[in-house]
Amino acid sequence: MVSHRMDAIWLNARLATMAHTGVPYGAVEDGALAVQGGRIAWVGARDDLPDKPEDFAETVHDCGGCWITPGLIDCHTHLIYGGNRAGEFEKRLEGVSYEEIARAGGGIRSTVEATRAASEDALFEAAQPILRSLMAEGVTTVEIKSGYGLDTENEAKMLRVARRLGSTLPIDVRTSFLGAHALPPEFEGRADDYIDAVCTEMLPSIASEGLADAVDAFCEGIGFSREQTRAVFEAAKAHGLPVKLHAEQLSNLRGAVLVAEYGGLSADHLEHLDDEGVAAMAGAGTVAVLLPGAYYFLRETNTPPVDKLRAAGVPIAIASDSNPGSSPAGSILLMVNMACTLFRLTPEEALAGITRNAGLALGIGERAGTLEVGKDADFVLWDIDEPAELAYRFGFNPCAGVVKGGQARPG
Ligand code: DI6
Ligand code: FE
Repeated sequence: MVSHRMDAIWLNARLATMAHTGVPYGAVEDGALAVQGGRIAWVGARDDLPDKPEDFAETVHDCGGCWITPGLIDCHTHLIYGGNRAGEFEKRLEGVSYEEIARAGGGIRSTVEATRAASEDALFEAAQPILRSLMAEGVTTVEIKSGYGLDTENEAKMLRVARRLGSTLPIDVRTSFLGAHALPPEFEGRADDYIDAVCTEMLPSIASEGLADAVDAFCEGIGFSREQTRAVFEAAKAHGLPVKLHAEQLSNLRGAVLVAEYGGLSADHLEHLDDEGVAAMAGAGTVAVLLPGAYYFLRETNTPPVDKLRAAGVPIAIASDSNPGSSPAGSILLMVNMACTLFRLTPEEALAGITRNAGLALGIGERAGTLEVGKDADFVLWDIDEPAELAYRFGFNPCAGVVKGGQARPG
């Protein structure tokens, strides 16, 4: 009698494992990948299979020579919100800057108003098309931040919607509490008092309900100071939550040094990052999350110091930053193209940025981000001839299938 050890095997595939194997893309030509119990149980060259495929696994899939990558990970989004900011986009085209709009009470604050007014169901419905658009390109894990509620009730509402998206749709959702995103109008002129509320009321309540996997903040002239950010990080630490930071997006407040001091998962944006910040991140193992969508949409001219990050060995991730104000994006592949064209990453670095390094940025590197034995069986089939095509084309989706937890995900 034949003993079927594996649930399923995918054959006749070219694997971009994205593992550190010394080969570009960790590639395996004529590869095979077997799954058991939702995990990757065997991966390698077909010639090395210990058995005939039909004896090795219950179900055999022929991939017809397509490429397989790890499931894509979008490690920085704000995709739950009320309303939209198309009107603000029109204003910016007339010459008003993003910061001017924010200082005049528009910007993030206008989204806060619309998000507070929206029901949980309405937010859930509004987020779905954005999330589905990312999923259609092979995203199997997404990070979603709060930050448009700015009080306990509305921040919790956003994070409950995020959890519900993750339990309803075939995608893993990781949440970040971003209470320190902007100053809500009721705290005008009292930023320290608001940070006190974030630390002593909002964060403890969100943490006790298990709604946040991490804590984020916006350290910026139009956001919060280093000292205010430090207070939020202290509160996060007291609740055992890892931290990350919107740092050096519009100016250099040395946020990267601060988040590195707290052993942060990531520092994100980084257009104004200096050498001290690069060194601190390298020392702490903090991932650099680059957000070309925001750079592009705000017409930034300072690029993140990619050469220095690379030289220092800082892992670089790429994300959509999907949000209504600075990056109303529904495509992770477009971000990969922009990371190459605008930031001069190589296609291999950009692909690592939405797989292996994005997994590190979320603290889930041991179970996601590469095709390696023991990791979640999340992977994407692509109708391409070489992996660089994923970065080369734009406005084009060659995704031919997605497997999530070992199961084909309905397209
Ligand atoms: N930086 C950003 O790019 C987003 N948040 C942040 O801190 C923008 C959020 C928005 O404009 O709604
Ligand atoms: Fe952001």
